[in-house]
Amino acid sequence: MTAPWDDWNHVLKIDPDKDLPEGVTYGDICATGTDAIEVGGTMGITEENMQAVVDACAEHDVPLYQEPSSPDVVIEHDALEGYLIPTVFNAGSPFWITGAHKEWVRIDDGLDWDRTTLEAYIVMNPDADVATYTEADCDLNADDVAAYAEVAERMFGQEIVYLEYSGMLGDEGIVEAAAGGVDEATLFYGGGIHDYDSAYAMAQYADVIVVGDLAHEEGVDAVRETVEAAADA
Ligand code: 1GP
Repeated sequence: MTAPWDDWNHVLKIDPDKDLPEGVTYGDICATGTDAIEVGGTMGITEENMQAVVDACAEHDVPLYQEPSSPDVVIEHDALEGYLIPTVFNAGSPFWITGAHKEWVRIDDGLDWDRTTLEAYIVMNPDADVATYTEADCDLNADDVAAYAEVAERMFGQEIVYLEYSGMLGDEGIVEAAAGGVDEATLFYGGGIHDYDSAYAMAQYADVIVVGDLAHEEGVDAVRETVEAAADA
């Protein structure tokens, strides 16, 4: 069975708690050539700000996914292709492995299983909010990361393994090791991508690169360069 992300190279992650640069609209963001938009963030996420971003992107022709950071911000919206739910394999707190999920399955109206996929996160930047929040053990070498990727796919049947360096560019050797740890699963890489070269470096190994802050800080031309690099790699 094929999944939409089998064909993706590039994802834009829009944080509903962050503004877009002056003069940039969600329409501009959707027209960058990215394969999909994930709406999500770690801090300051509410149902209201999630809804506002999904509403703003809904009329544009790009697949939209919600990446809820907690069970209370899941929104129902016809424009959403699906829900990508994080589980953090190297979390120190079990809440981010299965604890939040125990609440997730009990949200009002239940999870829409046909549109829900898990993302197996490996969090690597100890200074990122997501690392602090999940108490992640980021002291991992390439072998550890490859092993986590393999555990995620082979033992836990994860379709998406997400190497998360949020806020900093990752180590190419570690991204390569993560790629070596997966077979069929799709490897997402996110963190610190800021231009063509950094995008190309990560996209050599990752199946899909995820670009976040650049869209909020630099705008659409910079994002387009990363889309191009993802396609070239
Ligand atoms: C964050 O992986 C994404 O969840 C992207 O990271 O904001 O550093 O691009 P950046």
